[in-house]
Amino acid sequence: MAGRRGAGDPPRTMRTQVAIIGAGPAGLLLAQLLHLRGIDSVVLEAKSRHYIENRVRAGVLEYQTVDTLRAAGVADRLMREGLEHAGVEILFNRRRHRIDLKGLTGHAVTVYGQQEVVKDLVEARLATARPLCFEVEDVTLHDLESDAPSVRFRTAGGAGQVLECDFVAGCDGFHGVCRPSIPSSVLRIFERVYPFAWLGILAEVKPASDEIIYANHDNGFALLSMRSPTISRLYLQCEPDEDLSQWPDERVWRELQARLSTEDGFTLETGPVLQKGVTPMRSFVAEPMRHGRLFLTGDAAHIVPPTGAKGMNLAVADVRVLSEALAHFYSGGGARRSDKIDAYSATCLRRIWKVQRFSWWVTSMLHRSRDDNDFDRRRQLAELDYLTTSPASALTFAENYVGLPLA
Ligand code: FAS
Ligand code: PHB
Repeated sequence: MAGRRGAGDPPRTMRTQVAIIGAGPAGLLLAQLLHLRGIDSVVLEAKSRHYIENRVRAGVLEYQTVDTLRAAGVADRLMREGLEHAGVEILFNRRRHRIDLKGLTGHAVTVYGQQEVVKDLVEARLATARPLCFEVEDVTLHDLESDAPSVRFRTAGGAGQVLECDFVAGCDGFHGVCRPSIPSSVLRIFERVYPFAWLGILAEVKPASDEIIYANHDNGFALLSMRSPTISRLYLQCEPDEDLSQWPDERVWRELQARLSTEDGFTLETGPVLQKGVTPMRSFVAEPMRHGRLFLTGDAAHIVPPTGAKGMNLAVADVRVLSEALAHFYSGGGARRSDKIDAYSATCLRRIWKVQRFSWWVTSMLHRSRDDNDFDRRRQLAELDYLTTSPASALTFAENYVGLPLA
C-alpha cells in the first residue's frame, strides 16, 4: 500500500524522553505515571494486545499497589470489581486457621487478576494517544552508557525504527532483552531454583471459600484462590517438569480435594477448567538494577516464588520509585537532578530482598520438598503451629503479606 513502510525501507527515527520496553504491569504503569507528570514515553511490546490482556498470572494486590493504581487514575473498575480480603487461611493437619490481616495491620489485600490490571492500563495508555507499539521485533539497546541512548526495533510490518531517548526502562520481564544488555562483568545474579512447581487452573465455578486458603498437605502444597464470585483460581504443587497430559481435569480436582480436605468435611465444587498451566518456582535477583541510562524494573530484575503473591506488587513498587526519580531528574530543568536516579537500584533492592526473604519463607513453610527428611517435616509442622498460635508470628506474616512499607 502506498506510504506503507516495509522491511526494505531505511529505518525511521523517533524521539522520546523514556523508551519503555515491555507492556506488562511494570511498563504500562510506568508509562501512565510518567504521563501524569508530563514526561513523554514510547512503549514497545513484543506480543499482541490480545495476548497480554489474556495472560493469566497474579491475583493479589497489596494495599499500596491499589493506592498506586488509584493515584494513576486507572482503578475505577478495580474499585468496583476487586474483592477485598481481610484475612487468609492456613490449612495443615486437616484444620484451617485464619490470619486476620486487617485486624493485625489495619490493611487488607485485594483480589483482582493481573490481566484485568493490564486491560485497565492499556485503556489508559490508548487514551493518552501516545505510542504503544504491539508485536515489535528485534529490539536492541544502544549507547546505554552515553547520555543519548537509543533503541532499535522492527514494527509488526517489518519496518526498521530507531527510537532516540534519554532513558530506557527495562520492563520486559524475565525473558526480555534488557537485563542481558547489561555487561556480565557488571551484573551479579542471585538465584535459587526450587525442586517443585505449581500446576494452576482457572475454573468456572464459585470459589469454595470466601478467603484464600494455603494448604500444607502430606501430598504437597495447594492453594485456593479466586478471580470473581464465579471464577476460581487453584494451584497444586507438582514437579518442575510435570507432564500436563497426565493431569486431566478429574485428577486435578481429586488431588485438590484431597489436599484441601478438613476434619469438618470441606468439599470443593468442580466446574469447567478454562485454563491449565505449570508455573516454575525460582527466587532471582539481578544487581544492580541500573546500568547507565537503562533501568530494570519488575521481572526483568527479580523473580519471587508466587507463594507470597509478590511478583506483580514488586513490579509496581519499582515503578513508583523510578517514576518519582525520573520526575525529579526532569524537574530540575536545565540543571538535571540525578540524585534519585542514582539511588534507584539501592532503594529498590533494600525492599526487594526483604520481600524475597518472605517469599522464600512461606514457600519453604508450605511446600513438601523431596530433600526434606522426617526432622524437616516435624520442623515445618511446628512452624505452622507457631504461625497459627502466636500473635507475634501472625503479625510478622500479616505485615509482609499486606505489603511492607515502600521506600
Ligand atoms: P511481565 O513479564 O508481566 O511483562 C513483560 C512484558 O515484556 C511482556 O508483555 C512481554 O511480552 C514483553 N517483552 C518481553 N521481551 C520483550 C522484548 N524483547 N521486546 C518488547 N517486549 C518484550 N505473581 C504473583 O504475584 N502471583 C502469581 O500467581 C503469579 N503467577 C505467575 C505465573 C506465571 C506463568 C508467570 C510467568 C508469572 C507469575 N507471577 C505471579 C509473576 C508475574 O505476575 C510478574 O511478577 C509480573 O508479570 C511482573 O510484571 P512485569 O515486570 O511487567 O513483567
Ligand atoms: C492467585 O490468586 O493467583 C494467587 C493468590 C495467592 C497467592 C498466589 C497467587 O499467594
